[in-house]
Amino acid sequence: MLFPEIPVIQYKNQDDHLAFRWYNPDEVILGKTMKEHLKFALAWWHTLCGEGADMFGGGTADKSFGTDRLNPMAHAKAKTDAGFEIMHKLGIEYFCFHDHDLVAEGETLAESNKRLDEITDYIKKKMDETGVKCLWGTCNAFSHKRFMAGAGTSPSADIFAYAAAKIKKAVELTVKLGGTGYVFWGGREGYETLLNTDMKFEQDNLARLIRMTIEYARSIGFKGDFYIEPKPMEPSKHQYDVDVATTCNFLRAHGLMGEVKMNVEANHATLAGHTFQHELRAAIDNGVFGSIDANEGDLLLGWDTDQFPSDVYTATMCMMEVIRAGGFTNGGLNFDAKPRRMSYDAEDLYHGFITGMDTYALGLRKAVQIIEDGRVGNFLEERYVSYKSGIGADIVSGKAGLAELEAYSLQREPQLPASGRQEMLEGIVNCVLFEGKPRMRRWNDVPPPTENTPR
Ligand code: XLS
Ligand code: CA
Ligand code: CA
Repeated sequence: MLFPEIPVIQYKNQDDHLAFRWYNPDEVILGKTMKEHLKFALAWWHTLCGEGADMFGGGTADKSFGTDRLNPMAHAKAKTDAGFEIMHKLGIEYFCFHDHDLVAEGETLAESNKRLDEITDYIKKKMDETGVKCLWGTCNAFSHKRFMAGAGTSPSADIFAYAAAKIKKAVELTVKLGGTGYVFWGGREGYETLLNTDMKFEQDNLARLIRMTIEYARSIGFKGDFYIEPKPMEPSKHQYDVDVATTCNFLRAHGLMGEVKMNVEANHATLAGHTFQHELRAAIDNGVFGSIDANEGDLLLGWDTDQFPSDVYTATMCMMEVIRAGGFTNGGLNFDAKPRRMSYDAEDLYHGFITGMDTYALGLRKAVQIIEDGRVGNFLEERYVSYKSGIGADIVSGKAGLAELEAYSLQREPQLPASGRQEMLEGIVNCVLFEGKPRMRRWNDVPPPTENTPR
């Protein structure tokens, strides 16, 4: 046991730093247990590899797990043992990985692949023993210097080929471990200057690589979902997958819509200048909602800090969207998150997960309360009521065109639209969040917005 001082974390609903206060895995909410709603996953890279290095200094956390890094297989196995112990103690049933999170790369592709085969045999055995599952796999095609100018968008065909070979292996490992998703995060799929970049050619090539991956994965029996994970910047200045809407445009332009969904990350939404809820809604509305990287950024920092989530408001809005989407199918909530550099010991790692899991558990509870309270949902429904009958229904059905709408408008001057009541709605959300019960009148008592509602 690597963390003898850490107990199995349990739901106690009382003050205890090493216990859950809101995450009660087997409690049934809206017909499903909390763990089925939330499908938490551990990210191999941050949890088992990341040591807290930043641009100004090396790591502060020790992830050697008592082994000598010069022996990559021993280190990889120790990381695996640590990962399974952490998942067991937290009751986390899924993990996500990049190929070389699992074991360090070798000198050649053949040696790297051999190491990957060996470590995934070891991981698979542990999965069979514990029931732990793989949420998704991916390929690191951004860290090594060979990928400095991209992988699928590299100007070098040899690098494209190497990336394809590496992705082929990552897909095989994902299938071997029973992963229900495969993620493309285009770390260096973007550019710095158009003086040296053929943007259209690069994007066409990226689509070629994604198409090849889908064809190969399906040919070896992969039945899960493919996800692109949008991110607007960092490391590239212009990433080709800026946000969900841009990525949908890329998929449509290349005939990939319907084959690829989105892995939406909270911190990436912030960097794109969107709310997390906006990105989730954009994915749902385009039919590409797939999975979530649950973390948060710092609004005062312009980079991808991948913090454990603690913002209940954002988690609540997120879970409202997940419920709107009908819940997860192949996706889940992956903690693409790490403790701060000053939080460097094992206990900090557990605090990160406990706070993150409780934040989303609370988010789920509060989202359900907001939905059941009904006032926000009813208001939204009511706001568009003018399209349900009369001229509005004619617009929606296509019966009315510009000529009919002109004739209609020549007969009457329109009233201003009814008040949006944003502040009232925000107050209702606060009531549910902090009082757990309605403070104001029930929705039925609130006058419905009409053309005559005072402004
Ligand atoms: C980096 C990304 C990355 C993906 C997987 O910003 O979040 O970790 O989730 O490649
Ligand atoms: Ca991520
Ligand atoms: Ca990130």
